Amino acid sequence: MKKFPDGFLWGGATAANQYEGGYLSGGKTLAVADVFTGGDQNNPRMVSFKTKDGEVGRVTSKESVPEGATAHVIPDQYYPSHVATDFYHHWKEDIALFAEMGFKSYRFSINWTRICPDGLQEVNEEGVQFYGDVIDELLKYGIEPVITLNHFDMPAHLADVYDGWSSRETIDNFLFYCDVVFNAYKDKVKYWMTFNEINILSGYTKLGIHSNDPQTTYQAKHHVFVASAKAVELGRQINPDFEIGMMVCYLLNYPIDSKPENVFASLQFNRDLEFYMDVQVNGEYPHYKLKEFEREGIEIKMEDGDLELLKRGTVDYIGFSYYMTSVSDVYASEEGRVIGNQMAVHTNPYLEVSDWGWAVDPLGLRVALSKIYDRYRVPMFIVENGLGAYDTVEEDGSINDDYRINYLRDHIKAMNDAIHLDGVELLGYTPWGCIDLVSAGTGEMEKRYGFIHIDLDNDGNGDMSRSKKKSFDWYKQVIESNGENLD
Ligand code: BGP
Repeated sequence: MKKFPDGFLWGGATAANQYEGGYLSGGKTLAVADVFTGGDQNNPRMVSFKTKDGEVGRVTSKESVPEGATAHVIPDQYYPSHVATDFYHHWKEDIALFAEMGFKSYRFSINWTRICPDGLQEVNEEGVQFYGDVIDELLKYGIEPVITLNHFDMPAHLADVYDGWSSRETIDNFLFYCDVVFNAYKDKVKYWMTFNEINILSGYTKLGIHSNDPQTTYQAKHHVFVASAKAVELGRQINPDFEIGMMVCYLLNYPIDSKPENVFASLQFNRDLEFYMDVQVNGEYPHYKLKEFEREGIEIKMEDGDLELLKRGTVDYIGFSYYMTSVSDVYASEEGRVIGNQMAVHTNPYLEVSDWGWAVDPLGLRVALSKIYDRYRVPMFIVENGLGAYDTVEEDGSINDDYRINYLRDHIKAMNDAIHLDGVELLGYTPWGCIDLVSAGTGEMEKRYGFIHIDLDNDGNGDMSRSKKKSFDWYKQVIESNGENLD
């Protein structure tokens, strides 16, 4: 296997709401993620709220929280984000383990409400200090911080009072937060990303909106685009050397066969990913989306200057997550679909699937890298990839996760081919959940991705102790050899 390019950013990725915990500690206030309950494959996560009349209710994230209702923590109910896997109290120990694996980079997100209480224009110095200490610790080991400004993170106050991203005021509040962190870490952090998996943001949990209708959703997303473009502009003023990326969930779709109807359905599916890159990389709403808005009667209210701003605030690189691929089959019933990255999709019959039904497709990663680079010609960063699996702790404490090693090895080979055979430009690779954390989709602990195991179960029982899985030493050797030794 040929080595990866010099300076390739091997590392790992996490997100605050799934890993950090300390949900009301150190001046942090409530986020919508903090009223999202645990669940598992058979029991969906629920969002809990209180209505205007004081009634307590719960809905799944696919349903709407009633207008006027506010985020509410129900006593005795388990909310995984409250403690998560407790990075808040284990950060030194965890970063030392990342350093031991040889990480060159570490992607994490900042909790908006830890920096700005309630997401408003005030600074919580304790929060600024917390991430400052984390960044210093990373730099001590030569690990490059890669920061996601917003990873499924909506201040509850902004959701409840402003209806989240449906309001333009949320843009100003977000910009205030960006200004604080850009300035605080401007000499220490180079790589940033604005919104995690912008293509799958929807509803109350991610956009803070009390509705799921397309009009409200696309209006809110327009505000997210504007906020992202403004953040890019602001970041460049603060430090012209910043590299600021966008982040998309690249769930590539193939037609199940060569029937033109399936080929077309697949094209449409992929356009729903490309739309976000077209806006954030090319700086404009693409023709096919404008036509869709026209057909569906969706009218996006824009302010003067919005379109110019989108043009100016384009990103430096494309960060993306890649776990699986799907197929389009217009003749199949909807029932056979699986939920992959929170989208219901049909599975490719030629591929094996994970314990959660996600199709394992390493060559698809080479297809993804090629398609993205052919179309946009900007550097890419694989900021999430991995296998969510049930792990077994043996009596001697060991965890033999060969299935995870095999998955990652095959995907790394595909990256290597994309670089050396196709000529794509790839900045780095940060596998998801490099240390065990809560699943975003199901809210459970037992769907594990890590090289490092954490003793915690789906109900929050466990002593939080950290231990190395077999994949820990394997990944260490991958990094040490700059991707040459994958055995
Ligand atoms: C992406 C998210 C992550 C992460 C990952 C795995 O959609 O950006 O936050 O959790 O997918 O998904 P899950 O946790 O549902 O297995």
